[in-house]
Amino acid sequence: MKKTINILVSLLILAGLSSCNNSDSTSNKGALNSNAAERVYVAPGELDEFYAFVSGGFSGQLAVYGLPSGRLFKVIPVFSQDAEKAYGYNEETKPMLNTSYGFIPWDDSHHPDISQTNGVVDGRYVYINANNTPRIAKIDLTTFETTEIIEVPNSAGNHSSSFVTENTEYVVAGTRFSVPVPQRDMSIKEYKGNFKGALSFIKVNPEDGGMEIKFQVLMPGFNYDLSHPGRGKSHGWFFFTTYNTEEANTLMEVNSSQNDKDFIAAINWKMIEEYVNNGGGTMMPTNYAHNVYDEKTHSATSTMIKEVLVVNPVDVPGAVFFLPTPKSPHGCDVDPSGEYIVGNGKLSANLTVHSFTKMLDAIENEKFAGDAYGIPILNFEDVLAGVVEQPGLGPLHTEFDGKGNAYTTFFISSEVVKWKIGTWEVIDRKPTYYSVGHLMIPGGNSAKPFGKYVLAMNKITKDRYLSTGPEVTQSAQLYDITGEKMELLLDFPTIGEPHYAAGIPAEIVMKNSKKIYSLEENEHPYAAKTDADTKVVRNGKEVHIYMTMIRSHFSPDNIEGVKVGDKVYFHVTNLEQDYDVPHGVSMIGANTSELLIMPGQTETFIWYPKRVGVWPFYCTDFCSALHQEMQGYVRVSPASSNLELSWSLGED
Ligand code: K7E
Ligand code: CUA
Repeated sequence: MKKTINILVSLLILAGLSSCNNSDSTSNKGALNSNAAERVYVAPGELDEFYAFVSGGFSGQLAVYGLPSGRLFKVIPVFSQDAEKAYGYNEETKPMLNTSYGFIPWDDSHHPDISQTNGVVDGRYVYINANNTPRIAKIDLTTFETTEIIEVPNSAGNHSSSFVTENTEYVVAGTRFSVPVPQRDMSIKEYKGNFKGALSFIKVNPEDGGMEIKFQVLMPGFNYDLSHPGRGKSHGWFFFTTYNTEEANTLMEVNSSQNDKDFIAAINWKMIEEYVNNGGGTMMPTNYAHNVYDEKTHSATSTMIKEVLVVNPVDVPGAVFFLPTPKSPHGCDVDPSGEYIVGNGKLSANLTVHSFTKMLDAIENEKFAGDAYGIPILNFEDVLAGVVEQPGLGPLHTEFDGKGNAYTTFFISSEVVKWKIGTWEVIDRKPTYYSVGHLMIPGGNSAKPFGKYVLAMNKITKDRYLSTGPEVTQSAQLYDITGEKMELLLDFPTIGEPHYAAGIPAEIVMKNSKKIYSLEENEHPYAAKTDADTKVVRNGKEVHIYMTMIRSHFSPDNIEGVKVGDKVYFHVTNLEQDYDVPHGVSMIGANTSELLIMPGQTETFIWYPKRVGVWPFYCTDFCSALHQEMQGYVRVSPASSNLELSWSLGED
């Protein structure tokens, strides 16, 4: 017995010693370090410190996570239908997915960006791009719902999007693929010199975040990959990386990698805004959709717009310049002061940093190295602020901590590298698992980053998670960046492919979060605001059911007189006025999703009765102890039946 105690004591001493050792060393073991778990642990009942809005890539959606926990709170449907929430399935939100190509149920979403006031994220809206069928969406952060989508004409592969200026004057969208503008039947081989790259400046209404395309700059036919706004001293400018300045149209992996340097295009949007405000530019016929969701009618409308104002950059001298940048740059990032523009040359050994001040100087002194289609090219040496020498392989994106440091991802060497702005020296590097794309520091695209964490978003996961067949989840990794060295704290899986994310302190968003929709303010044309408003109306073969739901019944819950061949509209209003009490509804055989209806809201689905009988519907969201009692029946008679419509609740 005594011996056992002795062993225990010495084990305890050993354990104590080793934990001392751990806390003494600034361990570079990353997540293996003893207290990483503590630093991401958000205890039951506690709240996360940051929201992270993580793009879904080919899922077309936007996922909402908490940091540091990495817990998933919501997937906000944006460009893809979502049967869980009826987005794109119910009659009210179908118009959100309307385009000039008709109804499109999917897209590829890459870059969320949060609205800003005075260069600081204000938490009002998130904007995000659709790549495939070019669109920009607005998500309202009071409701966490997509409330507006605008199509971008003359564009293809809408990738250098959707970044906002420091007072959300504009959200900007740039085309990745150049195309004939306007579209026409022509030989692909005649690309060079004939295709155009449209950079779209979408004006934002300061009142409601609403979008309107103010003008498009029709640039030479390069690929416009990414962009960021100037800020502080460079406010009024916007910067876009280009690749394929070769203007190749085939075997791009070889043919678009010929030039030693491509460009960062610097656009003085304030100057062009003034130009168009004074009547400059040309109105071009086109066709694009503008879809707006109205919170009072709980319904979206889609309007087709028939013209867009285009600007030839050569017509606005002094507004557009090219900064030579090695070599097929991907990311284009501007530091919090607005002085430094970082070009992440995918195929370059070094990172190139341009100086805004030097750029203005060179422009002032007209020190040009030539021009491309009439747009002046500045000298590389004249605008260079510095070079980060050999930091890694395959640089993609850079963010800033607001304390003078920058963090760049390297896809090929799978790492995040921390370097110092001004001295350009590498301070630290940490591996990612694996092949990191973007990274995100909350407030990263602003004058005021919240430099506590960096979130790395990885393309390849391989052995990091339990196997799930050929498809392995993509993932995010959280690093603590408060110290000199970065520390890996956490891995968590993501929805779709996380290209980019936008982060913000939770308190900024939380205080504006909506709890319910006011039933009084509900202006849906088919709303039933009390049980007395419920009815069933026939109009030829169309039957409209004005239905309500409240814990724990539907009104009406017995309906007769529906016939085979009818088109039955269920217009259902949730009468609840309590936080977090949605009800759901679906009908057997309905060729659409359930509805998930928030308190005070009205939504509609269509049901085609195909067979004679008595058919049930029920609540799909477990809402109360009597949720299983929340159900009803529709009697379906033959098409030839003369049975009149009748409806009831609580009658025998
Ligand atoms: Cu994945 Cu910004 Cu679309 Cu780089 S992009 S990784
Ligand atoms: Cu309402 Cu379940």
